[in-house]
Amino acid sequence: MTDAAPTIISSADLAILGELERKVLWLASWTIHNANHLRENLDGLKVGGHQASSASLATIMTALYFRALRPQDRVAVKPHASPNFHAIQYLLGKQSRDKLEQFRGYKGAQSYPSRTKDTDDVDFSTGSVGLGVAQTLFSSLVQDYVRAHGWGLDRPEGRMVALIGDAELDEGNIFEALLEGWKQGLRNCWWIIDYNRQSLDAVVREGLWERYEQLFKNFGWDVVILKYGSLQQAAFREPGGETLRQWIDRCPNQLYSALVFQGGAAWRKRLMDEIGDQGPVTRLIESRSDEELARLMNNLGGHDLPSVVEAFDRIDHDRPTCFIAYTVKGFGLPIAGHKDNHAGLMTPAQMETFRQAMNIRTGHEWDLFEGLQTSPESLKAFLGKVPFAQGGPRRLHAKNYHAPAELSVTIQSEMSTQFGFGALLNELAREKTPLAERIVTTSPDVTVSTNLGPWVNRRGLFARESMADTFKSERIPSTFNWEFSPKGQHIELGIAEMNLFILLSALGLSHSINGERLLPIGTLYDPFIARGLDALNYACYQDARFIIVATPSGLTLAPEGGAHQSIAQPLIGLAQDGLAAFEPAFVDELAAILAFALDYIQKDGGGEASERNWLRDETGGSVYLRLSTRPIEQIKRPMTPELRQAIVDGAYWLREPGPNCQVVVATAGAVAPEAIQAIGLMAEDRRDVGLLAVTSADRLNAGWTAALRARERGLVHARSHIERLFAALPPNCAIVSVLDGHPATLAWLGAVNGHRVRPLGVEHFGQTGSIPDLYRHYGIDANAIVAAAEAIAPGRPIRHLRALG
Ligand SMILES: Cc1ncc(C[n+]2csc(CCOP(=O)(O)OP(=O)(O)O)c2C)c(N)n1
Ligand SMILES: [Mg+2]
Repeated sequence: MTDAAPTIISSADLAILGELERKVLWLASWTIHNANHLRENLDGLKVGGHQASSASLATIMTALYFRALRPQDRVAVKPHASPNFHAIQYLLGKQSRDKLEQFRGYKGAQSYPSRTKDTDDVDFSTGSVGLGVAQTLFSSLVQDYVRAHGWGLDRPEGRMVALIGDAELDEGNIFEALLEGWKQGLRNCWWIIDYNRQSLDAVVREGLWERYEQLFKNFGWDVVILKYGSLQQAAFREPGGETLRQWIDRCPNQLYSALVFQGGAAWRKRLMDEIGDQGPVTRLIESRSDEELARLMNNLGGHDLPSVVEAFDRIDHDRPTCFIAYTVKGFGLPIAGHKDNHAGLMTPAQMETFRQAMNIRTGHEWDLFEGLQTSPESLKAFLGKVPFAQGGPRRLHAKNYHAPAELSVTIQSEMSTQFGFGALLNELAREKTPLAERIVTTSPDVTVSTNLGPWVNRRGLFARESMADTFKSERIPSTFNWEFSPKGQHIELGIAEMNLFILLSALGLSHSINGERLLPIGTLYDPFIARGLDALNYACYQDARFIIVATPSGLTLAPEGGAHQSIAQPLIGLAQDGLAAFEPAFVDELAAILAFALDYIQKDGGGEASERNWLRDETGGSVYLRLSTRPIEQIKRPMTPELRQAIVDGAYWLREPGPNCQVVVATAGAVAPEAIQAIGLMAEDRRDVGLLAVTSADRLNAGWTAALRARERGLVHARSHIERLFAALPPNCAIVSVLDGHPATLAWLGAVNGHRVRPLGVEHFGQTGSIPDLYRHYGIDANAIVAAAEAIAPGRPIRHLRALG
């Protein structure tokens, strides 16, 4: 990286930054005050958690946004510093007063910075602490991936910056990311820790900074500690200054916070009691008024503009850098330092005093330059030249790579969907197409066991530096080629599902962040989605685009036992916003779904729902494929456009129900053979039975609820895919649904037209055994399906001639 040599800030610029720092503090505090005390219709929902947290970062964010950041840099702002961010964007002309006035209100500026809901160019959403932090690390890796592939080289390299609350560092996912960053040769990443020694509830443990320092250094990071501000540094040079420094260093966090809250007189008393008899330090203390003494003691590194500016200016390398900045939570406000200040709000009376101190006239609270001493012309000129605001729109756009409707794959007579997935990717890897070039796969140490091996063999692993496969060079036979190079298309991760999802989140935003489209596919075992679920939700919330392939899944993993058998995951697929979930049974279904998915993750069109299925396919999203290792007999059939469409829409009749149909079996995923067998048995007695193959309970359900809403709005002809499929079913027909997962996934089918449903599935932890053992035990085998049908179907009992084993 070619960073300019550190520059010296002019005193004029420093003075303006000082003014802007006051302005950020004011605007952020006022925004929160306005939202909590002044705006009407709040239903009494006053919530703090922002005022003190924001104030803590006002200095650092001023130095960062108005000086250090460049247009190519990207930032994850600590959730509760959102008002600072919005205030800064307001000063830069990128945020409206109206949105600030509506902070936390309907369609107003968001409580926590949001890429999707805010309109002022949030780089990374934050909210669930820890995730935004890791997002910056993985975004740096993705930037390296993109550039190593020769893309986007006309744009300058950016830094990925996280502003982190110190308590946020308790989140384990940060350390998982740190380890992975070290393995992958992380660069261009700054983490700035707001070390105010306060969390939500109280004051944090002593001496954490030392552990952080060691930890970051161990992982190869540069560590910059911003502990004493310039006032303090000057005082330490006075006679007795060293004694004061030692006292500060020894002072427990709780006490320091309490004294900050109490102010000058309390500082004086405590200092005099503890070190006042130690010679020259007495003069140092006594020569200052209470106010000056408080200013000195509050002048920690993170609130000292010259120190912060210099620390940022000084970094002239691309190594990852951690700044530990000592700050005061609530700095500059009357609630500063109080351990309960997280949810604290300034009272109207406190706000009034603060307003006067800030020189703001009533009615001019939102005026940009109100209360500042520098002329508006100079401020405007300064703001007009802020480097961060010099680029064009921060959201970049990238070209799309169209996927053919038909992906090639050889379908064997017996095959599992997981095997089919490996074969499909193998075929894609074989082709030198622009689409295949943009695919990037990743997996948390389950690359081979999720069948990505053939793809990796052809496309190689990614690393910035090439690394040969020693087994290969030693001529030891091995099925897998484990060679790393900058051109590789697979990113191998350690076993941390959190990292998988945050990497997918970063890869899946590359079109917007790097202006270069990637088509990310991540694989993991289905049960371990739960381990990274919050990160998956986070990735979806910021509209990252990726495909997750979760395999193996369910009880079908029979001998592996209960620890590896997923139950709730189909419900996650149904409920997770921004994620279209599929659970195909057959490989030709999977091929159709994967082709759709590769297009769907690239869509960003308008929100009009299609009249066909009432899904908003044009807006796109991410995709979850729940696959299985169970080889099942494949159906030889032509893939017609109609069938392909129905598969993608979520279901089709594997056996069309007759006019007098009294039983329908709806099956999803690996239990298809049991459903087919049950239908065969029942068909001997009831000719009209129907078999519905459900490929996506999620999309069927979403289309149905959307059509219901459309009808409620007066669009009387709105019909969803499932409503059309069920249109001809007689009212007394019974539905037995079955899947290797929670039965509630398909139980809603009965609500579509008021049919009775017996939902079969798995409700309790699995165990080891064979597939027949377990399907029998949990009641998802053919017998159970027939028994369920018999129990709820109308008319006489269903007879079947062949006995089941
Ligand atoms: C995963 C998660 N758990 C809990 C919370 C609730 N929460 C919000 S901020 C916070 C801690 C705040 O402390 P710190 O990170 O030090 O920030 P500060 O307010 O001191 O600036 C907590 C527990 C959350 N947002 N996310
Ligand atoms: Mg804190």
